[in-house]
Amino acid sequence: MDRPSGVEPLERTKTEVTALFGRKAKSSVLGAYRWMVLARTLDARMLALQRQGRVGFYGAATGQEAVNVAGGLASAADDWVLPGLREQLVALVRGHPLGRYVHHLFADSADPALGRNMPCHPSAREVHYVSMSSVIGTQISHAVGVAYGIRRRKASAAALAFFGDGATSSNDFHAGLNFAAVWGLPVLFACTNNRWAISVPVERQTASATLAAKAKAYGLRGAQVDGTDFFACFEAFSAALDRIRAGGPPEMLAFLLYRMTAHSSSDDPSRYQPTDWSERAAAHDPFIRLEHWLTGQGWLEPQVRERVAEEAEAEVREAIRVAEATPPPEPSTLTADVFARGRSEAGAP
Ligand SMILES: Cc1ncc(C[n+]2csc(CCOP(=O)(O)OP(=O)(O)O)c2C)c(N)n1
Ligand SMILES: [Mg+2]
Repeated sequence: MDRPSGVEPLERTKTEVTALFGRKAKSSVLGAYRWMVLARTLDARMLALQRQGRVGFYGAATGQEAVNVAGGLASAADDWVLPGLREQLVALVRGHPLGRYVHHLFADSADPALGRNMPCHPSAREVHYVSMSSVIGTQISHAVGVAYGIRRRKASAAALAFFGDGATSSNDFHAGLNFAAVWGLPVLFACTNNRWAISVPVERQTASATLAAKAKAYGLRGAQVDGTDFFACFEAFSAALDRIRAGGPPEMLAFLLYRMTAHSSSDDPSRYQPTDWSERAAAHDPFIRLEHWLTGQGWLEPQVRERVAEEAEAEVREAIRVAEATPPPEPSTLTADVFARGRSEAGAP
């Protein structure tokens, strides 16, 4: 992996990081680093496999790892995640096995969706991760519905909705924030603002100074967070989720970040982004920022760094080998799980 030197340093002392993560701060932050290495390895391999025609579609989240790892670590098992386009890593961090996710990418018979969803649209019921919808913004309304269910059951949990900057122009965003605010529902709205909705820059989506300011219009707390600073992301997620689970009102976090890869395997951003965009993105690479910080603190020796990279490479390679050796779904499973048993079939009166 390239390691550019002109990267913004993470301005946290070891004492501050220890206060944030507790006694096991070093292993927690190293754990987060490992997730980032795995994510980056997976993105690079899957984009290459898509180009070779071995997977049909892939939407990378390179550059968004700080938000995804922090969101996964700060969320609790009872919370529900309603992802936008790029939070697959959140499912993995919450415990969805990598192998299962890779089966999904290959749409084989071990894919939980039995090959009937578009690749890169995983569902992971066992970790409360709802299948993502490519229809922009719809998951925001679903998250508010889930939060309503949580409230009715008097559970101490939160719904966590992710969406991009483009989704703030959808009806669901406005209806969702308004409904959640009026009903005081336990939902955290997490916007990943990479400043582009495919080729449309964020300035053409809104005249607001920030996306976080939109929350205020609905009477909610809204904060802008550096989405390339892992510590800032973790701190913001943890504090907001704690307040919400304790009965506080909904909130919105707007994570400002750069995505370092195209919108999807079907996009070519060089046709619309300024020529220095990737240079600006590299200076805010969340993975390199964390790696530099860990190295500077003496928490990441070169041998450990190499071993982490090798292990991620081997793990991803093995998951791909297994998936490619798995047969496609049986035609007879085409309608499995599609229809519920009717009342009369179930023997109900
Ligand atoms: C309702 C709807 N309108 C348009 C599209 C086409 N579309 C797919 S992704 C996308 C842009 C999404 O941008 P953003 O929300 O910022 O997410 P990002 O890709 O930057 O992560 C659009 C317009 C869609 N999927 N759904
Ligand atoms: Mg965007």
